[in-house]
Amino acid sequence: MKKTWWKEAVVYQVYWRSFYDSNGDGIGDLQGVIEKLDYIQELGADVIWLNPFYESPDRDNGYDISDYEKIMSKAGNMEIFERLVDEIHDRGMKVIMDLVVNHTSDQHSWFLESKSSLDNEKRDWYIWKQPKNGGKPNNWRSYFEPSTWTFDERTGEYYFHSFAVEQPDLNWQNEDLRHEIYRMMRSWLDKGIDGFRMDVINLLAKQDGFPDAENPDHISYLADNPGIHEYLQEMNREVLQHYDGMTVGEIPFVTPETGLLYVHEDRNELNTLFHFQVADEMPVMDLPKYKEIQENWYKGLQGKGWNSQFLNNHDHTRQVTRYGNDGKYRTESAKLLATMLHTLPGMPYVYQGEELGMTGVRFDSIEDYNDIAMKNKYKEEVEKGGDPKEVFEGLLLLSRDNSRTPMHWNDSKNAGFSNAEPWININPNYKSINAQQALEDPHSIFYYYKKLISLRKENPVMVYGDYEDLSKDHEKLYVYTRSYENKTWLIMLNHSDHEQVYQMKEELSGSDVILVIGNYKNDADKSILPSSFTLKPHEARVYEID
Ligand code: TEU
Ligand code: CA
Repeated sequence: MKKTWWKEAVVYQVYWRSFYDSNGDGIGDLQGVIEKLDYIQELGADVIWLNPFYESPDRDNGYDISDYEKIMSKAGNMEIFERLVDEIHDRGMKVIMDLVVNHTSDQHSWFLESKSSLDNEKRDWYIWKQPKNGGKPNNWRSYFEPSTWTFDERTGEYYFHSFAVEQPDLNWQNEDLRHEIYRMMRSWLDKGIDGFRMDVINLLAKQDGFPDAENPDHISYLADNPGIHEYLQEMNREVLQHYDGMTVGEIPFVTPETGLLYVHEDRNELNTLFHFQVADEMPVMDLPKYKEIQENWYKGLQGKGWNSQFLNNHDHTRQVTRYGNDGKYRTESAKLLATMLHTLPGMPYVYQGEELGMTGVRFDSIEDYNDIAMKNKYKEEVEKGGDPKEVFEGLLLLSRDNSRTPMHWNDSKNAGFSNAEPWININPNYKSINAQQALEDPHSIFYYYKKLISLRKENPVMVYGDYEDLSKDHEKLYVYTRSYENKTWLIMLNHSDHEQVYQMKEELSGSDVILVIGNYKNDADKSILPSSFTLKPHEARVYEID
């Protein structure tokens, strides 16, 4: 495949409101990101992805935008933003922004105009429908609400929202709207940013006629509808192809077959994607299933499109808690998951604090939570008669606040995140898990990530290598090779709390190998692969075969 800079990159995701508070109001901000750039550079990341900081009433933490050209005052202002971009570039890194154009805030002037009257010129910029049989236009449910429809008294119609009531969906069928979005995108790219992470980008096109769903709870009808590829190709022609940026689409409800259509190199849409076959279909680690997902995406995209690798972000419980062991083997497990994400085919993403092995959190009551998805669901279930305590317990594992607690910088008050009471509680384990401590310990998870990231720079096999799973019949071990030109790497991962024995494939047994990286100490650098190989709990090893 053609080599490009972004295929070789590692992305570090900054959820700025929880990263570092520079002005003591308890909320992280863009100036705070500037002050911590040396830390990200030390890790070695190539690209920083910033979650949305546009003007917003902040009902959904910035994913409800009321002005695409302004910066939320909590985050900073345009001058600070421009300085941030310069400071990132000065350090040889790139920066991508979140692009949220499936919906706006209900406080956006476009929506205020749109709802002001039936004949307002922006009426058609959103999706309005007449009541059907005196009620909602169809039976769909939204991500955050029991229905996708909210009635507007003044004009007597319903508007459509894939997410919260406060997040009306834009009508991408309207050409003026589309061109206004393209203009807005160009204005940010012209300020020097290096691309976009595109929020739920495959939701832009809606199902023709809005028919009732047979199973309204399975909301895949919101995504991947006819027309989407025409919009993205137009966006590419109008905007993206004129810049050497990167784009990663957030694309729920796709398979390798449908996902490829977004990232096929001949189709000129997006560079790469986040699919959700792991996050949405695998609540806890299910290794056979995970291998199958990897295999299918590898085969589906091979030679044609580029994948992305992640196990957590600001919407998902931290990976060491959800997919690893955040107790006895936290350090080993965090390193093992990192080894896997950085050696599988595709671009690895590091979500802030992942490089410290930060864990999920458990607050005492629903009042302590901020996540609109969780709070709305709690309210809905309790109103339906659910036992509040049971409902609460049921929502804990996947609450999005698991990953949104402030970054742990040190063991001082508020984890060194802020002088003030933070906007969301801090994970109490910051005294033992924090950046200062990690930077002082050469065996820390942080330095393990740093090494993985630097290995990528010297070893194209990590980027462009072919992939072969050698452990299909194993429940707890994941063993695979990556091969490129004359080099083969063997990756061995034990996803369990117990020792596991791997019967080496005959063709590998007896080979001379060099240890590239491993998460246990005392390994001889050079050895010979035995016919049966014992891996310790959560052990990860990467060998280069001589
Ligand atoms: O998330 C969209 C979303 O909810 C899903 O893609 C979900 O993450 C996935 O199916 C796994 O469950 C994006 C943002 O990342 C999120 O923070 C916003 O709340 C949402 O869009 C609305 O803009
Ligand atoms: Ca602040």
